[in-house]
Amino acid sequence: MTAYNLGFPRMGLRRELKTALEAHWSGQADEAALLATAAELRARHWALQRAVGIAVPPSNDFALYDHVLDHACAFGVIPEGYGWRPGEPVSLATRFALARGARGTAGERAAGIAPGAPALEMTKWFDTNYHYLVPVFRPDQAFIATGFPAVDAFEEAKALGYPTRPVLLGPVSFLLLGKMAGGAGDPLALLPGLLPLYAETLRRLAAAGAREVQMDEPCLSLDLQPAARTALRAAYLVLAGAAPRLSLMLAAYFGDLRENLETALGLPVAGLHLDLVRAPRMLDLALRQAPPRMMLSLGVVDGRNVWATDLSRAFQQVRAAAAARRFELLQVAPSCSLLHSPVDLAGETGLDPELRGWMAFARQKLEEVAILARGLTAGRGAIAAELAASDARQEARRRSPRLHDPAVAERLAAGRAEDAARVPFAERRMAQQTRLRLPGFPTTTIGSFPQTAEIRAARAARKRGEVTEAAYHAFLTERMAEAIRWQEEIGLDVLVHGEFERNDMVEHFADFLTGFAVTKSGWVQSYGSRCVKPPVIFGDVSRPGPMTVEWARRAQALTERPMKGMLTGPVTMLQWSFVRDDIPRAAVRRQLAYAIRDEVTDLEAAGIPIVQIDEPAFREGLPLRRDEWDAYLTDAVHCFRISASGVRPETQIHTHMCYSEFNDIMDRIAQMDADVISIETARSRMELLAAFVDFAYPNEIGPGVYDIHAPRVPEAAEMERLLRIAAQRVPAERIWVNPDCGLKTRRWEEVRPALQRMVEAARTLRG
Ligand code: THG
Ligand code: ZN
Repeated sequence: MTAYNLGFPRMGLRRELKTALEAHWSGQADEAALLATAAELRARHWALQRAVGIAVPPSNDFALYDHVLDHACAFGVIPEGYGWRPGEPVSLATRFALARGARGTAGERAAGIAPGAPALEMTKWFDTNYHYLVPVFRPDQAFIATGFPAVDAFEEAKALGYPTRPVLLGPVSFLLLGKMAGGAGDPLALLPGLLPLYAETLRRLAAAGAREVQMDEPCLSLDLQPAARTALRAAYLVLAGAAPRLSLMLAAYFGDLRENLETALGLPVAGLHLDLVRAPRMLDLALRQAPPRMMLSLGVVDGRNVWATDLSRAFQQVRAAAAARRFELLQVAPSCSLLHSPVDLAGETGLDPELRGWMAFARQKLEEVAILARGLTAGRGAIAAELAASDARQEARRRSPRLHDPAVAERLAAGRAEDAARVPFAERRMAQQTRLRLPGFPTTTIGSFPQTAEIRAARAARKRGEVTEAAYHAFLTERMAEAIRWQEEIGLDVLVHGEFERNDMVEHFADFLTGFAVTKSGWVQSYGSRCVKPPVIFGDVSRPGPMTVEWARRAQALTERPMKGMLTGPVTMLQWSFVRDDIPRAAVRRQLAYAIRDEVTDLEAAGIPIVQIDEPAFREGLPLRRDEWDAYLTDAVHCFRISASGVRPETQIHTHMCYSEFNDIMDRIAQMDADVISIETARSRMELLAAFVDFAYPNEIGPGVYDIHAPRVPEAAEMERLLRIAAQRVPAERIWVNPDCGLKTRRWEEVRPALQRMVEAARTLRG
């Protein structure tokens, strides 16, 4: 038993969980139906993992919405107003109200959920595109067991005949991922109150027959205060004593543990999992420094990317470990949970076979883990055929002419500092004012309009070949024309075409760029039922021809008002794709920057006066360790500027960022030097704007005045108030009026009145 897994994707091969969740939320399926689908998926995934050679697969890695939320619910970390009373189990209605906010349904009223109860804050899980719900602790937080989901999951698997290794998010990471209500206080101070619940969970798991438990402490990959290391020592001293016969496997992933490695190796746990994909150098250190009887789990198969493992190289790592340690003290595993991988490559019949041969999804990754584990126990000879096949694939990939495009290499080599420079903002501003003649407090939107059921159905029908390209095109053109007429009618100043022809904002561009492949069902959970299908960057990236110009040109032809072209920036394109691992990420980002630059200049040439280059993932791309921030930010800013600087001064460049804290990177946002930036501020009542004020942000800024994430339509007076707050902080002549984010997830019934009122608010301020 040396092949392990840290977690399996939850959604299912055909996103069955998504379908079941959304059917339940819309009232079409009851709780029993949802829970039955969830149980079916768990059973299927355990069976799959066992079949490929994972003898003891993980349990409790499943979650209906989010595993951090489930831990908060299990410990009674539930604010008032969500219908939960201490001593009671947590209903599904409560759980979903915490996740999505109250919807005002009869079911919620019956469950005692306050009609306006907001969703918990959502934030990125480390440097992934997965979002977790942030637990909120009160200073006097009492932790109360509302149940023992880890025990339930273990029992469920056991009843099916599967021994499993339950997964818990460790107590220190759980606390560090949460925040104190009101912001004051230190979550770690709550540790003593929390530990008894973890201890009780472990005792119950041991009693149920569990041998090992996986304790995830991903915080070990972060810069930790000394107090956090102290907390880890205190926590695991208690937990190791709670169920002495239970082996605790501490799992750290996503980075180098650095100074935390010594802490981890010093904890009284049975084993430690290391991410040797992100930080291979940890292996030597761990082999030398780990206590003699500590189990080491070698995360040598990349859980965050789609490339087939170079099995020979991985086997070398594994063998180096075996030379230093009996194989009974070694496990082989993916680098992290496979939550971040698509399920099964077998469905990718649309990918060309060569490319598919280079790739591995969750199922294939576990097969790789099993092969390496077999080699570890039975010797190299036992896996010789697999190693040879892997060598051949790796060699073919290395030699493939599809990876390298000499023209791209030349373009990058010829890159000069001027590529990232425009004339000073003051000069650009004059030129743009002369050209655009916009009123004060100009109004615009972030780009997308509602992706209605009608539009999604048309796209699906086109995909199935039931509608001709011409008919589909005509349909989209009509939607666009309608949207433009309506924007003129309500008096928006800078118009957008609505993006009706687009799916995801990275996938759409991936379709046009060379070096990219898109998958058919490579879905990865983003949050709750929402998934993304990250495109795969396998080779040098270039733009063979215009991507958005035709739609933009036709949109501009329909109106006298300025039309804004809409693009996704290089930093975000990289962050939301699966990226080739044979050249540095920064090199790929640079290629993307030039590809997008070409599109920006073509839009300009087509008469589009304003181009927005979105960078919502700019902050999320930050390395987990502070001392790596500078290099990332310098390069990310430079790439954005390359993409934006090919145009004349009178062409206005916008950018947009959502859900970002800007305080600690404000200087870099200013260095991006977009003429206009729109940011999310409505929910925090303009608090986010403070960073821009403190920094004296020099360019124009559109603080969102309408929170598009809630299905609520604000009053004009409310938006006017927000604008007045903004105008006290930023010179009025530099303020734009726009919603927080794109409107594609909203309905027209909400968007119409909201934008009308937004224009009204802007007019009041002009007066
Ligand atoms: N695209 C990508 N990543 C993202 C976002 C994005 N990460 C951050 C943020 N936006 C996450 N938000 C969402 C919001 C909606 C959806 C996914 C992520 C969504 N997905 C569709 C679904 O699950 O039904 C499928 C997407 C599609 O139709 O193409 O709605 O915008 N890459
Ligand atoms: Zn946004």
